[in-house]
Amino acid sequence: MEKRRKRGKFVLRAIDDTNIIPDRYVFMNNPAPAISPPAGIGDHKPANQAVLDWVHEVEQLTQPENIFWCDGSERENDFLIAESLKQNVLIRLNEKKAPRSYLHRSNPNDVARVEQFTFICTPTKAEAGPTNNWSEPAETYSKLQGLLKGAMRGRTMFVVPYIMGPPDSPLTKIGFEITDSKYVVLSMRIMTRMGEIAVKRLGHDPKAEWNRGVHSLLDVNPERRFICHFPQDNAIISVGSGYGGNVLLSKKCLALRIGSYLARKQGWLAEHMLILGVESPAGKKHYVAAAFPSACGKTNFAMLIPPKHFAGWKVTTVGDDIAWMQIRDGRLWAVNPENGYFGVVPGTSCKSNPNAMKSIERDTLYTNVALTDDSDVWWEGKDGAPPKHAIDWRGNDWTPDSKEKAAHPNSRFATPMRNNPVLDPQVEDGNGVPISAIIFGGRRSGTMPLVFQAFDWEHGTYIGATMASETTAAATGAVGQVRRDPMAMLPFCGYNIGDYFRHWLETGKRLTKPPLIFHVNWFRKSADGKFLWPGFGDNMRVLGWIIDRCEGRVGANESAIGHIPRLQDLDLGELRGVTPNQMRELLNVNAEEWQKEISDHAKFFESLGSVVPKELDKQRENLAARFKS
Ligand code: OXD
Ligand code: MN
Repeated sequence: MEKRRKRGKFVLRAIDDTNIIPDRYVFMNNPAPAISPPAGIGDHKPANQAVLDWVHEVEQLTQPENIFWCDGSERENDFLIAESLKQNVLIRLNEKKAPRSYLHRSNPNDVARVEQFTFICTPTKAEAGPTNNWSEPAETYSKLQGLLKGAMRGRTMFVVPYIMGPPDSPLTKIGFEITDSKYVVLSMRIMTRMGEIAVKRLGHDPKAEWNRGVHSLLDVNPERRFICHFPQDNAIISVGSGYGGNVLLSKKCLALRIGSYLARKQGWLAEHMLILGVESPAGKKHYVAAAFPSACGKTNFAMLIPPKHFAGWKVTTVGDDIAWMQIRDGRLWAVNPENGYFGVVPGTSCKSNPNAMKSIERDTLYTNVALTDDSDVWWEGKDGAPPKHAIDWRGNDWTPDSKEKAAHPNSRFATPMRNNPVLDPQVEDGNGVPISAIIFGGRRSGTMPLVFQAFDWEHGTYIGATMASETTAAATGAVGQVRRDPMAMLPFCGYNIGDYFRHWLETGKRLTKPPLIFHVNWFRKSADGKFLWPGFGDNMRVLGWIIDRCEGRVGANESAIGHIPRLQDLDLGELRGVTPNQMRELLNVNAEEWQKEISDHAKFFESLGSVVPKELDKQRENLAARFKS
C-alpha cells in the first residue's frame, strides 16, 4: 500500500511498508530550508564569466532562495556546521570521544550508489558501450531540466569550487559543483581541495577546462534519482539522492567516469586504485597501485601495518580509492586526486585497520552509523563490547538483541587524509610517484590463488579485464554474487569498455619500464566455508613477494595462469593459524575450476558483443592452451 507523509512542502512517498520512516528521522533527512549567512560568508564569487553564466542559468532553472558561493575557509565551515546542527542535518558527537566530528543519516531509501540509475550520455550508444546505461544527451538534459525546474525553491544553492589532484600536477582538474545539500558542501571540503584554490587556478579564461556539476536532492525519491554524465560536455547532473557516491561529484563521477573519458582522450589513466608506498628496512622504496572492487579492503590495504616479523618495513598511503597515472620516462607515475577518505565503516577496528581508526578519531563526518547514549558512534565490528543501547542508523532504538544492524553495512566515514598517521610524504608531489607494480584483486571464495603474477603487460591487461568479485553492500542489489568487474571499473568506466581495454593495451606499448602486474585474493575459503588467509597485516607477506619480484630477487613456479610463489618464496615466518596444507590450498590452481573460469571469461567477453580487442581473445586461447600443454 502506498503511504504518503507531508513535511513542509515536500512530499516523501514511502516505497513500501517497511520503509515508513519515524518522525524524527524524516525531520533530519528532508532537504533543509535556506540559510542566511552574515556578510563575508557565502559571497565569494569567482571572476570567470563562464562560471558566472552557468551558475546564473542553473539559478534561473532551479529558483533557489539565495546563492552561497563557497570559499573553503574555516569560518565558512564553522558557519555551515552550526546551521546544519540547527537544521538537524548533522548531530554533534561527544567532543571528548570524537572531537569535531558529526553524524549524518541519509534517507533509508538512499544508502548506496545506484548503478541502475547511473547514465553515460554520449551522442551514440556505442560510445557508452555495453557496460553502461546510455541515454541520449538532448533528451536527458531536457528530462533533468524538467526535474530541476524550481527544485531549489526555498533552499540555498551552494556553489562549490574544487580541484582534484595536487595543486602543481599537470593532471589536476578543476570542478564546480552546485548543490542544495549542506552535507555535500561539508563532505566536499574534506574530500577535495576546495574553495579559493580552485577559483585562483581557473583564472579568467572563459575557455579554461572545468567540470560542471549540478546536484539537487529534489525530494530524495528513488523514482526521481538519476546520476547522469555528459563526457563530451565535461558535465554531470545528479538528482534525487543524498548518498556520497552519487552526490560528491568530484569522486566517482568526475575522477573516474568523466576522468577515464578525459584520460583516454589525453593519453593517461584514471583508475579505481589505491596507491601505497612500501619501504624496506634498507630504505629502498617502491610504490604500488591496486584495483579491488568497492568494499574489498582497498582502504585497509592502503594503510597496512606490517606484522612484527617484518620489523623495519613501512607502508605509507598515497591514496585509498583513485589513481590518476601518466607516462613519464617510460614509467607510470601516479597521483591521488582526492584530499580525504570516504571509507566503509563496519568492520573497521584496531585489529583490521589501526591507521584508519586513528584517522577517524577526529574531524570526521560519519554517515549512517549508530549513535550511543553518550553521543559517540558505534558500528558492527568496532573494538570492544557493543553498547547496551544505541540509536541505529535509521534513528530507531537499538540493543544487542535487535535483529537489525545498528550501522548500515555501507555506512561511511569522510575524513581528511591529513589525519592518516601513515600518509606518504610524496602525496602532494604533482609529479606523482613511480609505480613498480599494479595489483588486481577481488573477493573470490574459490578458483583464484592468493597471488600470481602476469607474464607481461598484455597478459596483465587480460587478468584485469576478466577479474571478478562477489558483490558487496557498496552498491544497491544482491550481495555475494560473482560479477565480472574489469579493473574494478565496471561501474566507473565513462566510455566503451572495449575502447578502455584498447587504451590499456596501447598504454602498455608506450611504457619502456612497465609496472609488473599481479592478481591477489585475500578471500579464498576452504571446503568448510572458512577463510584460509588471515588478511590485514599479513597481506604484507604477499606484498613482500611482489616487491621482491620487482627487485628480481625471488623465485616462482611458472603455472598456466602466471607466476605463482612456491612456499619457500613467501616469507611466512611467525605466521599463525595457517598450516602448510592450507598454504598449498591457497596457492593451488585447480584445473577443473579454471576450465569453468575460462569459459566464464569467454561468456563475459561474448556478453560485451564485438568490442573486446582481439589480443584479449588470443590471451584467453593461450591460457586455455597452457592448461592443455
Ligand atoms: C567507493 C566505492 O565508495 O567504490 O569507493 O563504492
Ligand atoms: Mn571505490
